[in-house]
Amino acid sequence: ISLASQIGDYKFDNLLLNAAGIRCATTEELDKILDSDAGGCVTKSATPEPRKGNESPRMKATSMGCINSMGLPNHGLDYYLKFAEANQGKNGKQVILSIAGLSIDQNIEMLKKIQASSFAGLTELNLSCPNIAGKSQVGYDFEAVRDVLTSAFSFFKKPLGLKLPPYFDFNQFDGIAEVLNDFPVTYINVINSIGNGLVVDPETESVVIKPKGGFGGLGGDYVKPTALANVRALRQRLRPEISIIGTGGIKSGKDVFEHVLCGANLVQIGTAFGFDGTPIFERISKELTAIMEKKGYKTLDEFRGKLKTIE
Ligand code: RRO
Repeated sequence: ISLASQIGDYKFDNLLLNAAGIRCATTEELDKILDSDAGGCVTKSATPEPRKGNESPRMKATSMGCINSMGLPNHGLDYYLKFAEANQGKNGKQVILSIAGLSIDQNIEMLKKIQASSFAGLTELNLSCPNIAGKSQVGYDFEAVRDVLTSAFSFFKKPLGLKLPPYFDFNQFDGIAEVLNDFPVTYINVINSIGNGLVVDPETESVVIKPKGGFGGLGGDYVKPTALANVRALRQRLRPEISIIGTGGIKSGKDVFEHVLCGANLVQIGTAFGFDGTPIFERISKELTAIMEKKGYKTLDEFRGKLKTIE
């Protein structure tokens, strides 16, 4: 039984990766992921310069997942680009380089630096950070997405993926797909956290994180059905050459199986990887393998996208 998969021309021996932002901000954390059973790693979304991020407390675990308003704390693009150049292909694994500029200009500046570098892997442009006060999520403004992709693809010739926010209406699925289908996007990754949720502690009668009055991005059990809907709806609308990474609510082999049924080529684990650390990749690989064995599947291709509907 093989858990191997592919995004564009890039092969992965295992479809499981970390989600950007979770235990991937330092080279020590990234090395641990590359030394685990994960098929590769994704770096914390980078800005052109290092950032401290929002004030703490800025992340809180709950019984159903977590809420975060980290505010893009990261070591700056140079740090992650250097790691990505040095480690691409290590242990046969890909390093995906995530970037999240605070403006179109910052994104273009970072893409120019990556274009000029020796990095030959996948770059993931994050258009969906919900936690910067005063900045809305680019992924919800389809004309802004078109503008950034028009600029980017005028010079960026390396493979590019996009991290998108969750969409909730069929108008949104149609609208974003119409834009993306006009560009040579290598993959999309859905979903980022569900933005601007609010967790309330009735005991203290208070919010649980400090930034933005307590509003923050939701991950974990809260988001799995929304993530599956986005994988499925976008698989039904995007050109077949555009691959899909499914992210959202994965904590077991069964959850991965569901994402692949909806059409995911790879999957990423955020909240649950935060809770469990790198042993999660071995555990979930075994769980998924056991499900495939029971069902008689030898490869992911045999059931990818084959979700049934009710006649
Ligand atoms: O750093 C964050 O606050 C953050 C980012 Br960039 C993101 O894309 N998604 C998220 O939940 N948090």
